[in-house]
Amino acid sequence: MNAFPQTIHFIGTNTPRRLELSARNLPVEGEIPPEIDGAFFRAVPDNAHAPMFEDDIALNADGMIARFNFEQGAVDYDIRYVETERYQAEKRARRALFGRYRNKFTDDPSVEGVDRTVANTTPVWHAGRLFMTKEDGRDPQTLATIGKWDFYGALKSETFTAHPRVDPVTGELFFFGYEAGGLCSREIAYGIADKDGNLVSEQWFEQPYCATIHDFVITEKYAIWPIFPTTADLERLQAGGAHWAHQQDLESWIAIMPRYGKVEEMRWIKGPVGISAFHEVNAYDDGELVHLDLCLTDTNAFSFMREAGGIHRPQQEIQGALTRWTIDMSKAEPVIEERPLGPPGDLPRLADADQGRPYNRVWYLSMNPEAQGPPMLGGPVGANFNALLRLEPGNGRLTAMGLPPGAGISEPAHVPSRDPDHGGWLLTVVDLPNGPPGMAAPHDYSSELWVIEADNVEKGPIAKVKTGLALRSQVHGAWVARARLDASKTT
Ligand code: V55
Ligand code: FE
Repeated sequence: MNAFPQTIHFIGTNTPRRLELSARNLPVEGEIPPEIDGAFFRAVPDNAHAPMFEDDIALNADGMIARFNFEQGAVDYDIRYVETERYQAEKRARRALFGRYRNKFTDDPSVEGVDRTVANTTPVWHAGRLFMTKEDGRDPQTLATIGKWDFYGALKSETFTAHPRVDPVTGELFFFGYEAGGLCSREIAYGIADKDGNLVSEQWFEQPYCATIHDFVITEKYAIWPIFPTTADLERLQAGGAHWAHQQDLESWIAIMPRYGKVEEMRWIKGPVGISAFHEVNAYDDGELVHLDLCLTDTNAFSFMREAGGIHRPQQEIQGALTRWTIDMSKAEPVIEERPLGPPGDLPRLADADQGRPYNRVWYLSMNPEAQGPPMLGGPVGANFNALLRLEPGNGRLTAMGLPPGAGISEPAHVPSRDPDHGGWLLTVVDLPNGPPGMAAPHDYSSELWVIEADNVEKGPIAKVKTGLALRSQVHGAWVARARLDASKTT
């Protein structure tokens, strides 16, 4: 195949753009506070080649790393491919050689044994290095690919999560890898790296079934893995099928252990059947209680994972809520107490300093029920979010920033302020149709970077950076302040 399929995975903000470029001093409407000094990194999947299969999905695209550099009220933009082994092999061949999403049995035989990661999910900053998960290190100044990172050869796990957690006080990196012992293995590796980037522990344990575990959480006392029944099957993969299939009748689990403890101390708590979450917001200890906040849905939010499990439910009928699970760890048999915190949505962000601690601010994306006209097409589910919410979990106070008709919004990053009385800012890319609602072609839009006061989202942006481009959908992003960029390592 040398043309892109015309499916939800390749239209709207999923239209392949494939441009590596640099632009200085983008036009700015409004004023950017000079205190915003550093880089907003974005992970952008964008196919370098047309896919091998017509039913390919947006999450299978090559990773690009984008950077909005903020300095003295000015903004520069750069974007480059992550030069994975997979990207390099396809670049040489001038065509796709890797087949379906996380199924090596569908690859061209010429690339057997070549690392097939696309490093397209989250930019992670730790101990002076920028990582594009899964495993590739980046030079933050040039965006050049340095190579794979395995903690100086110490890491045994074959995989590494897209969602490690950094403790804001200790600077430690807490992470895990599922399928740690190979494709469809039930083994999970749990690792901790110290503030300098040295691996200080790696322990393995087994989950009840081979589930995709996209995210986990830490508190000051615990490490916690919510496990949802979207499972892998080797025979299905060997037959060329999907890696993940949701199982609506299977129970979910919480695995919880002291974060500096031994995996033998793991406790297992059974949860509701059939539910799913990709992202946890945060968790914290409240005496013996543990509060865990997550973006919960009543089935898997990705149609390709539902359909592989024989679940045929339209996207807009999926129910969910930002949900709090509370667990009393003093009990011999702890259970999950559940209550809704806020409207459904995903891509939650909090201030870095609140990670694993009591907190009262979360920002996340949602679908505005009052929005006029169709949403901006794109993203992994085919429609982009069109509202930014700010929620105070403690008291339920909810504020929102709506968007112009037909516009879409991507995951924000939070920039803290030095002023303790200022809540900082959010940076987020907004895609606006080039024309009246419903009139512009799905690929015809303009991407702007909006600067928003984090505690006044209802006011709308205080500045808009005009890229003059239509950017492809982002997955996750990260803010890295100037002082940390200046202390970066490239080895
Ligand atoms: C997600 C994203 C992925 C993926 C699996 O947000 C899950 C969820 C961008 O890639 O491979
Ligand atoms: Fe994610």
